[in-house]
Amino acid sequence: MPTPIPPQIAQFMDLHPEVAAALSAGHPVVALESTIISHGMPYPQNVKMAVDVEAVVRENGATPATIAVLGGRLKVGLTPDELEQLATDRRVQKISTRDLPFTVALGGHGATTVAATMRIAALAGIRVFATGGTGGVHRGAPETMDISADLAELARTNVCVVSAGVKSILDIGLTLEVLETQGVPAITLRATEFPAFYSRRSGFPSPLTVHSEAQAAQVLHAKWTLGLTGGVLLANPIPEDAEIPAAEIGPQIERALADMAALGLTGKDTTPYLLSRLVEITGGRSLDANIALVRHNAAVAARVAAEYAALQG
Ligand code: PSU
Ligand code: MN
Repeated sequence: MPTPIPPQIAQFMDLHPEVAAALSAGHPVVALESTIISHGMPYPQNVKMAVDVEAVVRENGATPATIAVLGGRLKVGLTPDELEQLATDRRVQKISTRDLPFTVALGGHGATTVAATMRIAALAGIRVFATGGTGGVHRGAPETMDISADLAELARTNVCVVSAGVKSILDIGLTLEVLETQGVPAITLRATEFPAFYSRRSGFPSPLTVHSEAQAAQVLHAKWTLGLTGGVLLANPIPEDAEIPAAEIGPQIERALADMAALGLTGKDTTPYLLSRLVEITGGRSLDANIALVRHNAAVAARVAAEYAALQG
């Protein structure tokens, strides 16, 4: 049976009643992040995506739990008004793990990155999480040391993150190296090449491959039953009909990176800038691809969560 949330954690958390009911019954739940809403896509496509993705999770047999911090409360499962607030309220900050205690203590509003969402999901007892793309090692990281906290969180928190791989705004090879060092299984679903977010192919072989959601769930079950703590990155290539081939998006990414360098942006502002600049450069095509891959990841995550729940008996 699932363990109840300890009172010292619960005092900071608002668990949506539907999510609470699913968790206590051992039914599958899928966590969803909120930085993708506030800092990943323009309005109004962002709120439409957030609502649609929750529906996709339900259609595939799980309960969605979109996660954020509002008024200092850890929110696990949001109302439609709260989704709208995340999509529109300029006071909402992009927050990662390091920011969580500050935002909670000062009563702020935070849209959670993959890292912060993983941590809150784990505190609530949710094991499977769907997003678009995860953070990784940024290009130029050997000088800047800009490595997403998503990787540190994957190293320590027991949550499976379903993503479309790693965007080639990042250094995919170095990202896979860090995941290996940290003991994080990077597994691609039904493909032998690690995907590059907008493109199905990255040129990097996937360290591991599974052929079904059931197999992915078996890996989670084995890992955590053995006490091998930490996350799993389950990479799910973008559907073929939505992909932007690497030959096309590659030069556009180079252009966005050059524009960013000219502006001198660093740190947490880089990923949001690159995503929005790419929407401009591609005339909206990168946004369509992004929405398609998030929906696909949500469906896969729901099926993995259902298979995993069945294994827990
Ligand atoms: N990749 C996307 N869309 C996003 C992000 C990544 O395609 O919105 C967000 C996620 O919330 C991820 C964060 O956790 O960017 C990583 O930011 P940083 O590189 O600053 O760690
Ligand atoms: Mn960073």
